[in-house]
Amino acid sequence: MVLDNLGSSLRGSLDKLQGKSRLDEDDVEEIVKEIQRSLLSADVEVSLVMELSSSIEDRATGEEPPAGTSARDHVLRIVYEELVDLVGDSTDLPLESQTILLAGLQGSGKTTSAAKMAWWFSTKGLRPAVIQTDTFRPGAYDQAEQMCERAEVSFYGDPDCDDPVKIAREGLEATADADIHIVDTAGRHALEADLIDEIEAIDSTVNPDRSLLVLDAAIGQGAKQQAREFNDAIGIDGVVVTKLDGTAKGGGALTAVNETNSSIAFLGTGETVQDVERFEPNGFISRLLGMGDLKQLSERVERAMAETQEADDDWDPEDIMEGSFTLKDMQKQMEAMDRMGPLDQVMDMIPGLGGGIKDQLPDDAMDVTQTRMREFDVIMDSMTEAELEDPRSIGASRVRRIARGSGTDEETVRELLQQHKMMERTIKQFQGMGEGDMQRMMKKMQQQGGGGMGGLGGGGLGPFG
Ligand SMILES: Nc1nc2c(ncn2[C@@H]2O[C@H](COP(=O)(O)OP(=O)(O)O)[C@@H](O)[C@H]2O)c(=O)[nH]1
Ligand SMILES: [Mg+2]
Repeated sequence: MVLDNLGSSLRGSLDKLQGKSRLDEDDVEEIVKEIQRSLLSADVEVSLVMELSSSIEDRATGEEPPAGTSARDHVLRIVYEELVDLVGDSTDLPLESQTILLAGLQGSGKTTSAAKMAWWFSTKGLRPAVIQTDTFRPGAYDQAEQMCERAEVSFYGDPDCDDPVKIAREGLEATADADIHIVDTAGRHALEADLIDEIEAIDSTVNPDRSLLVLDAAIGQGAKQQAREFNDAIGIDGVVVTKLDGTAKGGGALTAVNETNSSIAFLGTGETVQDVERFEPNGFISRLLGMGDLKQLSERVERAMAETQEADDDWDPEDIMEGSFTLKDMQKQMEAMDRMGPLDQVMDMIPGLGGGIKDQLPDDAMDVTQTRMREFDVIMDSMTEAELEDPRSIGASRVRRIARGSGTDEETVRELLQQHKMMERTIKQFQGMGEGDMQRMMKKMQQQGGGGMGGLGGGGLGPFG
């Protein structure tokens, strides 16, 4: 079954919570460990990871999942909320005249980001100018000039001058008719005293409205000290994370944001001047944890649940675990899934299922499943209330009648009944089980190929989802 291929152990622990509506301490501990692992491998700084995971742990044990929400979604939402809380919204950048100073180590992507940001402001109808004050790196002037040409924005630099403060001052005068002044600075290989002195001097000369720290997404545990030193020197209002088109997840940005009490302004996603995005928490966090679109998933699940409950007040998904599993229950499950949208889109949103898994399925697998679900729905509409409540009463002659009434064929009706039986059997095995049995059962199902749920398009969407 598809779950076998998911790989990520975080996803594995989350999937174990699939059938549960309550979490025990072991579950929470396991999942918190996996979250720690994910964050650390995304380069989030150790003490921050510990802080984050302890608040996730507290909330996961302390808060009851809202009615109709599975333990898995409950935990996902907590993790998501805690991370959103930490990174916050993107740095406020009013579309008005301002001076922005860029700081960061050599090679972090300052010059590229200066041109990118200038291009971005120009698309908002403003007139940006980039001022290059790097007198340290050979070729810095040419590089900045060329990038600004490509971005079609004004540029100022002075290849014959070796005083960055003078260049900054004259640059502001020379580009006085621009609305946005982006001041690019030199970097060093490491934090050296003269670099800090230099940027402090530029800072007091240009008196920026905002100072942004440019960080390579691949920066690891060094982000903390760098952020602190630049923050002490010039005050950091926001972070630009570059090279997110690579494999690095950019966890260092979280550290920097936490250290400077700021936020993320821009994301760099390539080498050309257009490869820039304003920061948006959802995409960044989903990527950080290596999961699908968390926000959309949790919103959609919530909505689907609410609507299902509204549509039929008598039907409570939790009842399935107690009474018998009827065709009516199966129909409700399918309706809830249907409300979440086209199956392939839903799969894209499910953490870990996106891309990889879909690529392994035949092209039309999604359509086939969706078509089949629709057929089943039509068939169930042709059944009487009594038949829906007691599928065992459906003999050969009733199968014939239902097939005719629904405009399908007997084989499809029998497939539906078969599918129901498999789901019922699976659920029976869950009923009356202790927690430990439940976990063993889940494991077994994952190994064996998912009980009866595989036929409805993957365990992530199984009847307990
Ligand atoms: N792939 C990729 N490369 C980038 C990005 N931003 C910068 N670079 C590259 O990183 C290198 C250093 O960038 P540069 O702007 O010169 O850094 P600076 O020394 O801080 O000014 C250059 O080769 C850039 O092309 C990005 O978002 N994606
Ligand atoms: Mg540079």
